Amino acid sequence: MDDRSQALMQEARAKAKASLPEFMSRRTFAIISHPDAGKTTLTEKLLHSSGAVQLAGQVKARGERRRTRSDWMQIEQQRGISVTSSVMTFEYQGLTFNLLDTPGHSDFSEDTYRTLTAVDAAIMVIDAAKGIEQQTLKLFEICRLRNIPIMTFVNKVDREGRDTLEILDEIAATLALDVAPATWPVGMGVDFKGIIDLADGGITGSDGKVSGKKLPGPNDPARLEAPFDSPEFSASLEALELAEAMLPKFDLDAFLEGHMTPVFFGSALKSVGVVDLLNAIAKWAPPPGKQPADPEPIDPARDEVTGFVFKVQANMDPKHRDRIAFVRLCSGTFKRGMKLTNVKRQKDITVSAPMLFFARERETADEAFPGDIVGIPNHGTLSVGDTLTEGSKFQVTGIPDFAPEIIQRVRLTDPMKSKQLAKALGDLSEEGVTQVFRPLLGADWIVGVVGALQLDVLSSRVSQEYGVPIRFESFGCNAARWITGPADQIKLFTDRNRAELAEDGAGMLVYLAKDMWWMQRAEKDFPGLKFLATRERT
Ligand SMILES: Nc1nc2c(ncn2[C@@H]2O[C@H](COP(=O)(O)OP(=O)(O)OP(=O)(O)O)[C@@H](O)[C@H]2O)c(=O)[nH]1
Ligand SMILES: [Mg+2]
Repeated sequence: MDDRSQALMQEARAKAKASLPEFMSRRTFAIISHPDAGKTTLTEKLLHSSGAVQLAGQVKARGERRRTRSDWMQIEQQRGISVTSSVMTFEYQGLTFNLLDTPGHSDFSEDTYRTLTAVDAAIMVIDAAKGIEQQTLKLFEICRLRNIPIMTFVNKVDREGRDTLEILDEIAATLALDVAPATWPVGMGVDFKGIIDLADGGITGSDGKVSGKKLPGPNDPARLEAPFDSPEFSASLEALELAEAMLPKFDLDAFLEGHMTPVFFGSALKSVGVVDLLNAIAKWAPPPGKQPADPEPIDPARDEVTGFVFKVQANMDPKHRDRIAFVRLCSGTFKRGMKLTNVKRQKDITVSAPMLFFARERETADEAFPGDIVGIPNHGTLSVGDTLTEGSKFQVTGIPDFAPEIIQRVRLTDPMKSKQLAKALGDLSEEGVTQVFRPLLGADWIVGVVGALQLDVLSSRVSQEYGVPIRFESFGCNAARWITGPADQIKLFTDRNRAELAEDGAGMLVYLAKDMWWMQRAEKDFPGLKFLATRERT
């Protein structure tokens, strides 16, 4: 898009906005993929391209550039991976973008799943050399369950990648999704020459700069006189013509219904193709929709303020030992100082210091709208899954806990610190970094995690943030299930298995079995009980 049409578009948006409810200008989306595909890099480049880095620039001037990175935890910076999702709010083309960068590693997928409950769209990043990887597939399935529309960004075209048509084919076949390329790469790896915008033929060079040249239309003889003076161009054009003949045209409704994904190619690292993606989000990503809830979905146009907690993060600011609940607003106009009810606990809270985020930086939010993510500082009154309203009884649904697969006993190196340990484990379990169990017998602290890396994060954070060095040892159990059922059966089961029973943070009974064989045996012996692998946070 040239400057003039961009200005016209902005003007049109401003006019439209004046007559539309505020939430219609919100675009709330997550970036998902297999580890290392480039989510965090792309997040930073999207911010850059939107102009939001003026903020980063200021921070840089203060010599604290790292604080605006979405990977801000010490363990994230040391290992170069994301271990927790991060929220960034910024303006672009008269719209407010709420962008959530998620961790790719499967050990942190619970955090990613919960984040997906709070967004209206997702960007799926694919490594051009690797195609659809296992974790991408898993996350995609979650998006499909929730009918979240997806845009695809094929990243790292500056490196030797797979053939363009082959990648498109793989996305379509593996995900059973229609693909509609929106941009097209010319060459890959050392031969990468640039990107063609298929909407208007505009060409971006491999340096990320708009070249000013255009690819002439299919019937124009000038099309073959390459705007690129390179042998890669004719091969790329041939593939493009095949794609145009074979693939459907982009269809907004099909995209919004989750049947079609527009595909962008580029290099987040070299800032190529990122603006095309940003413009497409502005143009196509949906405004906030209805939030699944009991007794009925919450309409964003409702007057009453409602929202739900999808994430809790302790100690984002180590100086202040804070604990922040991340709330996605579902309806109404939220105002600072408002009194809201935590429906589950039937407790009122006055939200006097709500905040908006830019990674770890924050500012006070005086007002916020559906689609926005506000942080509410609290001391344990808000946990993941809680719904906030002005009085009605909505309960947002679909926010699960997953049964842990690794169960360990926590050992203190310094026995004097048991009180701090209790605090640390309490905080971090509410955050969802771990699940904590108290056995019915004995005074041990038992933790459960879905993946081994979570244990590293747990011990690093307990020692960093609470000054309590810990180690883990085997508890002899490798399977956990929540138990529900009639009281007499629960009592019978408890009498027989007391040594292997524990309560979780919410007081629910959990059976910690030696292994799945014992678990299945218990299920057979007690057909009246339910042994649950997930538990809804209600
Ligand atoms: N060559 C090349 N490297 C890239 C590109 N984008 C990202 N990388 C590199 O790939 C590595 C992983 O990038 P990240 O952005 O941290 O990946 P991520 O998807 O956020 O990783 P997790 O959050 O840990 O799942 C880093 O070394 C990046 O510099 C790209 O376009 N080209
Ligand atoms: Mg990352």
